[in-house]
Amino acid sequence: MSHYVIGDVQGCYDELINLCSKIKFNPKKDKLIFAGDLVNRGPKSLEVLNFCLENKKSIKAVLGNHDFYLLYLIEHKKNNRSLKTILNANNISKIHKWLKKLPLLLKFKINGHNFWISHAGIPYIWDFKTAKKLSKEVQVALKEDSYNLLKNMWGDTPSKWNTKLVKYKRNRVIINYFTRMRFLDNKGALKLKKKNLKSEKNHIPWFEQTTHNLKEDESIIFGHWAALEGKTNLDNIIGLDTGCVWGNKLTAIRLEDKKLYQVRRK
Ligand SMILES: [Mn+2]
Repeated sequence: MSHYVIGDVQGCYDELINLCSKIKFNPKKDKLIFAGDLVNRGPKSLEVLNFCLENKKSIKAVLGNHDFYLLYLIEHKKNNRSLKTILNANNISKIHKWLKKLPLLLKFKINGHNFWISHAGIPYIWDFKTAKKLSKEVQVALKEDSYNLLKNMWGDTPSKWNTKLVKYKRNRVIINYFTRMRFLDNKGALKLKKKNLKSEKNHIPWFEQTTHNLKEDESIIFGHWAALEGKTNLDNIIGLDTGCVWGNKLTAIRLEDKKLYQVRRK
């Protein structure tokens, strides 16, 4: 039995199937863990979700920003060209139900080592206990009041976490850290406007600060940031978004031995 974490698929179904055959995925024995952004922009988002539903028992996933967007479209009955086939699918209610229950953060303990997985990462201002609690808060809100949560989650403010935040502002900033974060300033505020890698004053890639929080038996795995091409230059923080949807590669890591597997975009 092996655990594989897979980076942003974004509708690249053919590449997902190639990757599964490369790792010899056996749904009876192995686990696939998706680092979020299963859908959007790529050609076969519906096929990716159907694959997840068909193999539900051997699949775990965290929500990415594009998955949240799909949830919003479903619940608010909006349309979108790239996600149209999902929105019109016969099994949309099954898809909706499955997606809505996904967490923002997962942990797997493999051979005594703790792997934490979220779509964009974990900011250094949260220890794991806090991150777990805040992920849970959003999951509960998605369960109890998803319509309003999804309506009010959009926007870049507040830019910084504060324990006193309540309701939608609180959920919005939690979701932004877990699913959209790239750069933080030295106070831990999100710098969501910046997307390129050129160095700029007080814009620090989140992992450069978080790495100092990690103990020897802890690692973080994330997706979301294709421009990094998987390179954080750190041993304990592993980026898996290698830009498959942009014509590059889809990447998986086997947690048992940290071996990487990649397939090229067709
Ligand atoms: Mn993303």
